[in-house]
Order: sequence, then structure tokens, then C-alpha cells
Amino acid sequence: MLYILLYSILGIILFKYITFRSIYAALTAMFIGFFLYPLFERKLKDLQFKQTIKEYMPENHKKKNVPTMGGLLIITALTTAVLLWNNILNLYVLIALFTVLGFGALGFVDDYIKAKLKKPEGLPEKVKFLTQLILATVVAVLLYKEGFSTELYFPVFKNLHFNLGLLFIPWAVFIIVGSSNAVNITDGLDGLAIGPVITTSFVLMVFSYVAGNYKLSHYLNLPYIPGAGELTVVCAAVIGASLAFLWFNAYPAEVFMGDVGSLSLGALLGTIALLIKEEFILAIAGIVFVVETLSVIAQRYYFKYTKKKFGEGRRIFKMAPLHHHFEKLGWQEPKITVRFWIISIIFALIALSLLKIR
Ligand code: 57M
Repeated sequence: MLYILLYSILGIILFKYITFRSIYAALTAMFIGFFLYPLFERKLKDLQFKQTIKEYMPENHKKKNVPTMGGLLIITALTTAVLLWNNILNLYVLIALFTVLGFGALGFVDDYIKAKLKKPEGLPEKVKFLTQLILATVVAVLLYKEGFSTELYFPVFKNLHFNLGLLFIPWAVFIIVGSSNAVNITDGLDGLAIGPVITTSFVLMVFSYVAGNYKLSHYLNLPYIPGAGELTVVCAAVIGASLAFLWFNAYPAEVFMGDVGSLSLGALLGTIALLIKEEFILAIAGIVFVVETLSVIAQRYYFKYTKKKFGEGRRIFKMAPLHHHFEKLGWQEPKITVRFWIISIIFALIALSLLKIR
């Protein structure tokens, strides 16, 4: 709003600059998060929105009475900052908001069933997955109909890209739904998911700025996406809201983000990566999300394969996702989280280095 009011109408040039608006979107989201948290915490406790404990939880991991749905705080802070500091007439900003609110609503229903109706399994997996597919398909079809580029680009190899054509739609759905579930699976230790969300958002913020800048994108041989620069401000708002949440989710967590947070943040990261044509950069910067998800897939298939072949299922990891494997090895929770953050920072730096290596 401020962009339209103070720049488009009143002509105050300062509010035109993406860098200026990104800094203040991050600060706005952060302060809204800090300011609203006490109110949210009281509300979540009054509403008894406490995390339900699943049976197969490792003993040292059964956390009682921690309020969940802290993702509502993240989404409120993030959305307010975007509405204030973004050009909300920008198509990409509207798509980002649709993704956050759509997947957030899905996560809210799942969390509500678990926390309020005391059904630990939440929404039936099929219903949850189908809703994710529908939401992602709406975004994919909208982009395709709007004539959005269906080219697929790769890091390093500047001349290697090809047109997906109609296959862009399933590809886009795969990226958005995959990212959403990857963050959801990762969110199993205090601070474990929100840390990589921050580092990955930072990488996407830099790439969004370049993608929306004609001179910079051509100088760095990156796809030029007119208008994508607004996603820089969105990423900054994600970082601000996530930092505020991390203040309370750091070990020992006072609140969990819930599916309302993990599904929406994951889908948003996937959507932004898709919009700036940097899906592989997302996979590199979001390596923690990728490895956590692959650990579950590998564990499940190996278990099924060995059960069929030897009559009894065997595991690759002591438990999947990977963070539970390290717990079973005796690592303390904060140590696992911080080490996963360090890996995220390393791969964020590698992803950023690919701006120049082309
Ligand atoms: C998302 N949810 C956490 C919290 C958070 C297919 C399989 C991989 C599914 C997976 C699963 O259940 N995934 C659901 C992970 C849960 O966190 C809640 O969920 C929200 C995120 N969606 O915001 O509200 C628990 O995680 C802990 N937690 C923290 N701090 C945080 O900041 O301590 C979360 C956030 C919370 C809390 O204890 O209750 C979760 O882990 O369920 N299933 C699994 O991950 C299970 N793995 C498994 O079954 N492995 C099998 C097969 C399927 C691969 C195997 O290894 O053979 C593990 N889930 C749990 N414990 N809970 C097993 C151990």
C-alpha cells in the first residue's frame, strides 16, 4: 500500500526502491511478530491449541503442552508487511499471497483437527495431498494462461535450458507441493525448519532482485523476469517474520509453527523459486529440506523392499526423517538443529556463488 500511496500517487522516490522496501518489510514483519507474540501465545493457550503427541515419538521427544499453530503469527506478520511494502498490484505478489494463505488455511484445518479435536493424525493424508495438488494447480494453470515463461533453466550452464511447454504445469505443481511437504517433514525439532527457511529465503531474495533487474540479470546471464523484483520484498518479509518466530521456537520451544506454518512457508519458497526460474537454486539452498525428504522416501521404500524380499522390513536410518536418526544416535536436539543450520548456511553460500559461476 505504501508503495502505491507514497510513490505512485505522491511521487516520493524513496518508496520506489526495492532495497529500501525490503529492509523495512523485514523490520516490519519482525516487529509485528515480536509485538503480537504475547497475544498469540495467550490465545493459543486459551483455545487449548496444544500439540498432540503421536505414539511413536522417541521418548526423549515427547513434548507436552507446547502450543502449536505459531504459523498463524508468521503468516500475519508476513502478510501485513507484504501488504504495506509491496506493490500489491504485481501479479507475482498476488500469487505469493494466494499460496501462503491457501496452504496456510489447509495447515490450519489440519492443526485444528489435531489440537482442538484431539485427533493426532489430523486431516486424512489423501485429503491433505489432494488439496495441495488443487492449490498448486491453480497457480500453475494461472501462470501458464498468463503466458509466463515455461523455460526450465539450470545453474552454471547458461546455455542449457529447454521449454517445458504444457509440462510446465505438472512441473510447477511438483515444485510447490514438494517444497510444502519437505518443510513440513523437516519441522520436527525446535528451530530445525525455520532456520533453513531463513537462509533459503535470503538466497531467493538475492536471486529475485537480480531476476527483476534488467542490467544485472543480463550481466549475470540469468533469466530476466520483469516485475520479479517485487519478490525481493516478499522474501525479506519472510525473513523478518521467521526471525521473530525463531525467537520463540528456539530450543526449548515455547511454540511450534504447526502445519499452518510449515505447509505455507514451504509452498511459498517453491512458488518464489518457480517465479524467478530458480528451482535448482532452491534445491541447493534448501538442501536440508531435500535430504530430510529423501531420507523418508528411502526409508519407506527400503523397508517395503526388504519386507518383500526377506519377510521382515529393514531400515537404512534408525528413524526417518534424518533428524530423528541423529536423535537415536544420542545427539542432543539443539546440537542437531544448529548443525543443520550450519549446513544450510554452507549451501546458501554455494547457491549464491552460482550467481557468478555461469
Ligand atoms: C510433520 N511433525 C512433527 C508441530 C510442527 C511419512 C512420515 C515422514 C510422516 C512424518 C510426520 O508425521 N510428519 C509430520 C512432522 C511434530 O511437529 C508438529 O508438526 C508441525 C510440522 N508439520 O510445527 O506442530 C512433532 O515434532 C516435534 N517438534 C519439535 N519442535 C518444533 O519446533 O520438537 C516440531 C516442531 C511435534 C514435536 O514433538 O509433536 C513430527 O515429528 O511428527 N512421520 C514422522 O516423521 C515419523 N517418522 C516415521 O514414522 N518414520 C518411519 C517411516 C515413516 C519413514 C521410519 O523411520 O520407519 C516420526 N514422527 C514423530 N516421531 N513425531 C517418528 C518419530
